[in-house]
Amino acid sequence: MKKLYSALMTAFNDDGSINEAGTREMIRYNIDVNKVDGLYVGGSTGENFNMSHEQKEQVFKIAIDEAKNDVDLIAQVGSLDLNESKYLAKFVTDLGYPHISAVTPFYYNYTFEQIKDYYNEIVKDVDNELIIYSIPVLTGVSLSLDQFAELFENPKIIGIKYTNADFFLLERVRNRFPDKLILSGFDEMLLPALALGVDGAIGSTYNLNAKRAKAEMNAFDAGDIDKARQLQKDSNDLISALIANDIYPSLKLVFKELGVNAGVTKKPMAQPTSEMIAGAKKIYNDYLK
Ligand code: NAY
Repeated sequence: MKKLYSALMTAFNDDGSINEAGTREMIRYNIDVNKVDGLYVGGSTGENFNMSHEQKEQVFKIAIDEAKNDVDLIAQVGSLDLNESKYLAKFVTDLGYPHISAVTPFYYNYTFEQIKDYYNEIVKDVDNELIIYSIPVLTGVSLSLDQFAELFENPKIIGIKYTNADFFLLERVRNRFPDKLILSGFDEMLLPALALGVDGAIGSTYNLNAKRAKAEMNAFDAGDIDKARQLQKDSNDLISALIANDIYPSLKLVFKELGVNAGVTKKPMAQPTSEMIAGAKKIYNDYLK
């Protein structure tokens, strides 16, 4: 059974502090209404890389306290500060997170040896399993097939969150590592990723569009490719509109239309404008009502 994860958002107040009640509302909506299989906590959509250390801890605590054992939880602990990553890996493991994940270290053009050392260090002292978070479009770091193979030599490294439009590499990775977990990260390319045999998907738009994505996965599994294509088309109409309206703040604005207080994005992310608010209302009316 393929699994669908929402990339959990963080509700912020206007001053950049965390709105705990709003964050809990989004978690509940994902579990109770979207019926997702899991949550990816502390990823890009969660604005993890905008947050202070204390805020990261706060979000990890809120998410597991609200979700309990109702769904699978993956905690993204990667950071430019390796000591922070190691600390957070232990912190979330102690909280009870069943999986950790870490973004490839970025900004300083690290060598592969340095990247490998980063991953091995993160998992060294924790009794947990790690999913590599590969997102070249934001990090500028692309790992090759052989580099994934080297990382997988560590048995605690069990998979990849593959947010990459390189389907040639995805096919090579899938076939070389049939037993590794591969979760697709671009919601608008779910169908080609399913065709290449991913185990599931993690994404931002599933916060609003999980039912359609689940139906697409089910149609694909049943061999009904025409239906799966139609559902991907419908999803992509929504995703295109979200991207055109600035996706992260818009996801929160559309959540508000659904009665969920998602707060705002944290600066320097864009703050809502009247055009954006009108755009979000239209997105809700056109694609989600
Ligand atoms: C996360 O929050 O860590 C993710 O899951 C990232 C996946 C998202 N990628 C980015 C860059 O935001 O869901 C996707 C993406 O928003 C969606 O496919 C629209 O492009």
